Amino acid sequence: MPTASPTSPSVLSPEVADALAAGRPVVALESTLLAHGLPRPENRAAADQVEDAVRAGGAVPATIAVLDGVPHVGLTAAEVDRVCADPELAKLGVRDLPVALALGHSGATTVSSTALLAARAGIGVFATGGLGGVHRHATDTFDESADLVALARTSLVVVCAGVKSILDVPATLERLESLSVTVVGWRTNRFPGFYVADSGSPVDWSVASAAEAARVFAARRGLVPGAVVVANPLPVDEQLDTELHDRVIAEALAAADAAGARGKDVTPFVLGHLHAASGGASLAVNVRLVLRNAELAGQIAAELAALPR
Ligand code: PSU
Ligand code: MN
Repeated sequence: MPTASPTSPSVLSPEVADALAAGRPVVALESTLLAHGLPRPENRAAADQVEDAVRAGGAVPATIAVLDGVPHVGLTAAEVDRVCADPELAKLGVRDLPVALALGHSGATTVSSTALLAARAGIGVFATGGLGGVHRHATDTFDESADLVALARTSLVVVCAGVKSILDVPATLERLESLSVTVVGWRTNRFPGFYVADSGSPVDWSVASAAEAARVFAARRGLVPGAVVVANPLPVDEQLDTELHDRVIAEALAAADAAGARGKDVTPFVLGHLHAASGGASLAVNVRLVLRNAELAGQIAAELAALPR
């Protein structure tokens, strides 16, 4: 098994290492979504489905997590079991990686740290559910996800369904603009709202094909470091009922406030409350949008692999 190198601190699975060495398409997948964003035991089946969706799109999946101080890019079934089963697994953003690596801790990786480890391993495309962003009332709490600054300096394509609708979406779009993160809609000029097709905010640019998305990334890579966000909306007939959506999000945010959730616990708390309060409806929609993003990411990775480097 390939071990850590000066450019990548990670252990690559044999399948991922072979694909990268041969220039075949690879898509990175995050593990915080599994460990902290989806409930147990449903997260375990979702982990396999997301990997299958990447394959259906035409690429090799590389789920990323830190196990006993070692970043792993591409997990065995037993390693996915571990990520999905351990209720104590840490949530690791970029700032947490040095501690985990130096002291031998295990943890799930967020968008920020998955993007970093993926790019270091030479992976150009990453699929997730929704980005972290600016939380509502951030002017009081200063709660803005480290995902945003990470994407400003990490070169890869991130396919997502917008940012989680528990956030302040317009403020998050402003920050993405300030940070010069490239944002394109997938066949839409409306920025998606995660559980719902339209967040209420527009997006300036759209791409019509996976080949166009790959070309936008190739152009950015040749120009300046940083991410290209491809925002992929759910079809309207698959979105969460909007009345239910608005009601359960308000409840979940109030519950997080009442429970005094802070820092990295806010997002998992709110998502967990949402899944319970919606009777599982938000969970089904959440899994569905991740699968759609994974398949599209596979297609974009295939187009990217076909471009000259
Ligand atoms: N999107 C989802 N579910 C999740 C997350 C994103 O559909 O669980 C996770 C991602 O790992 C993202 C993190 O990076 O939430 C953001 O957490 P915070 O708001 O604490 O930065
Ligand atoms: Mn936060």
